[in-house]
Amino acid sequence: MVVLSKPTTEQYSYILNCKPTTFSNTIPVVDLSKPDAKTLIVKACEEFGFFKVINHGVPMETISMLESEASKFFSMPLNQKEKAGPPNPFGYGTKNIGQNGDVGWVEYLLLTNNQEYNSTRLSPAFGKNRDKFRCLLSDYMSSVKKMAGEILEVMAEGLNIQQKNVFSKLLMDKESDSVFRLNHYPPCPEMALNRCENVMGFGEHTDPQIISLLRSNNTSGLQICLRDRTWISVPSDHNSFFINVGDSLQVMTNGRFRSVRHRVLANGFKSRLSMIYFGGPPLSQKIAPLPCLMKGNESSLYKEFTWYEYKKSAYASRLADNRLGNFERITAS
Ligand code: GA4
Repeated sequence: MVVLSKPTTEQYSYILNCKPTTFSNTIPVVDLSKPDAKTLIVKACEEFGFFKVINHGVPMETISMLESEASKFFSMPLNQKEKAGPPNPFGYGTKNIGQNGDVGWVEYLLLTNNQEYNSTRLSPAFGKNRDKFRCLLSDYMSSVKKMAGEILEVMAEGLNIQQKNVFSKLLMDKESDSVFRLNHYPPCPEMALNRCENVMGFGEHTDPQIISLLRSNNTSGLQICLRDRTWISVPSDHNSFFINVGDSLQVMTNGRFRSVRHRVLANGFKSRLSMIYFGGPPLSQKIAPLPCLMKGNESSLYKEFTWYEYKKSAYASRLADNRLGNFERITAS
């Protein structure tokens, strides 16, 4: 349960102007086991920066077991969950997102890909359940990381890049700066009572990393922003994964792939549980357009930066900010 001081939802960002968003069947679906995956992925990343993956290879058993442990964690009393916190940068957080004043109808656990660190962090909150959770987390993260690597290789192939592992090697590197997040959106009573229409679970933003792999239970709430700036709701599907292009991949493709703006709305009746793997490169990695993707005399749209520099700037920003704006090159037109 998210515990709030009074008045409840007043402190949350309501979605003003929120036109009724349609549930969309336009979201690209990619079957990873099919040969056309590479063409579909490239098209989806150019058009939406987002797609759904089926036949992903992550065992359903691993998923369900981790989900069930995560539910148990979120159903514990607040003071117990807080033993894993605060989330600076890893731990348990409730309603506050990041360090710069953003709030949402959400509670979460932020974890790293360093299992030893996670283990120490989780011990006081999980008690004797710690080892079970740690093992499940480690299995899940290895499977999802493997899938992320495969997707990134298929992407490179689809972009006709000779070096198949040009993107995937950044995640496979032992110094890869990846993050794992469990988000729990409890039912929002004010919405159930019809006192307000929409409450923001997690405000609109893009992900700073290379790629994000999201999986949720069967409660909807996720929405993505299209090129024409309209929002569409993504129908939930607990058997599939949803993939987001992150800011770093947008830069590496010199803007050809689109880092997708997305958000999550709270639900009046059902709780939503999502697990997201954010695949990031090593901190020292230079993030710049790949020369092999630059056609003719195409120039880079971005100033040079390392992942460390970008991450530092991103973590100092507000959720909805256009973080890449600071790194765009001003081109004479
Ligand atoms: C968005 C993607 C990941 O959830 C995250 C988020 C991070 C956080 O929750 O601390 C940030 C957000 C995310 C981008 C801007 C900053 C940092 C909250 C925020 C306001 C873990 C990440 O890497 O960047």
